[in-house]
Amino acid sequence: MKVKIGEAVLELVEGDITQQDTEAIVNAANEQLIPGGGVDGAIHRAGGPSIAEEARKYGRCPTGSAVITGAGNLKAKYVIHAVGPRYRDGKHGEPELLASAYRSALNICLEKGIDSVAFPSLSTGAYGYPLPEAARIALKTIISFLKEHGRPRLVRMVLFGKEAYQAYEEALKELAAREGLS
Ligand code: AR6
Repeated sequence: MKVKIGEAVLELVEGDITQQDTEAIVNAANEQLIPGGGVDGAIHRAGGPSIAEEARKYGRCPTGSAVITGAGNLKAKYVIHAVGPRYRDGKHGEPELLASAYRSALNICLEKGIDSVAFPSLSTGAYGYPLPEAARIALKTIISFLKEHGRPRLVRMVLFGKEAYQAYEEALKELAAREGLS
């Protein structure tokens, strides 16, 4: 599924983030920027050790923010490491922190002139964020960023498996109807 927001496109695909040919891919990182499991593990395995070496120079990356490195052997040129929140009960600032992680990664794209980026579904694996809620927050944040800035021209959400894809599709249909997007 795809929607246009001005000149920009927001696209949902089911797939693997490591295989994307966008200029940048986003990693679901932790504050220590130490390679873990899930998307993070897959990106470091596929991209090679230079990504972790470069990330180490930043030290720590607080929840809700993001940093950028090269992408080693991946097709993308850059990896943007964004740290989403661990989900507790939704009353500990999780929605704001999750939105902030997406916005931080998108702001890095603007600063660097990166015009296509692929995101995984931040926080919905090891960090336990319920998918339907996380999908709404992710998509709302991306849509409002694209409305304001018109860039990056392509934002692709890469969903791992049918369940994740369907949760995002449902959320995007609702938001697109409400905001008159097609
Ligand atoms: N491509 C796209 N999505 C994927 C892939 C992939 N190759 N593999 C998993 N997913 P997670 P988090 C989906 O756990 O919840 C790490 O240990 C997965 O199905 O990767 O933000 C880090 O080091 C899920 O929907 O990230 C952190 O410590 C989504 O990606 C912590 O996990 C996110 O799952 C971050 O946890």
